[in-house]
Amino acid sequence: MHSDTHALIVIDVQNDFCPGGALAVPEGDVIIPGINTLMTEFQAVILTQDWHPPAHSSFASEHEGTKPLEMIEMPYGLQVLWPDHCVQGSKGAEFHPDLNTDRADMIIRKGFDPAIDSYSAFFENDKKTPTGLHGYLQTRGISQLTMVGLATDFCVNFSATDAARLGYEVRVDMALCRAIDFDGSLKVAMNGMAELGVTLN
Ligand code: VGL
Ligand code: ZN
Repeated sequence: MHSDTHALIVIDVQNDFCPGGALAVPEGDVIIPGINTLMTEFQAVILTQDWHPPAHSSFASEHEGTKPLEMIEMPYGLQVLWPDHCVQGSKGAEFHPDLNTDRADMIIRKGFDPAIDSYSAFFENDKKTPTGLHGYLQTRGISQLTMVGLATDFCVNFSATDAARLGYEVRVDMALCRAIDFDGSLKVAMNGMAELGVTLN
């Protein structure tokens, strides 16, 4: 059992990121039994849930003449456009039915502002609007984080690097993550995490 200062953060294990979903990550569902087992080793378990309003600005469908995986300039910087996914209240936004959500102390929803995407569990993509997770972890005295989930190169990466910058000791359990990996995004993400001192194993 890990100490009570060490939390497991399970990122976006939702139907839309699993095979058959709107933004399916290859093998996204394969990691679920291992995540359920890992939960039993932690005294603090936090889940994140990508949670977009129907006309979210990260959806290619909101920008005429664009397709998913194209990039656009937003007021807060470059943004990848996605297929409509994880729409609030939809089946796709639900946690995968095999994920053991009973062990979660806290579920943090992100990406609910129509104008800003939020990959990270800590800050929206403007890099400054907090989700509230940092305050929650601080008030519980948590300083070490193990992260697992989807997708390695987007939400896991942004969460891990933000956490490292905030001063947490961060480990990403790569065997319990899966990546979207387009245009070399996985390699870039792994280098970025390693550079900030995130343990990848
Ligand atoms: C994610 C793209 C868009 C993720 C969420 O969970 O990695 N990726 N929304
Ligand atoms: Zn999203």
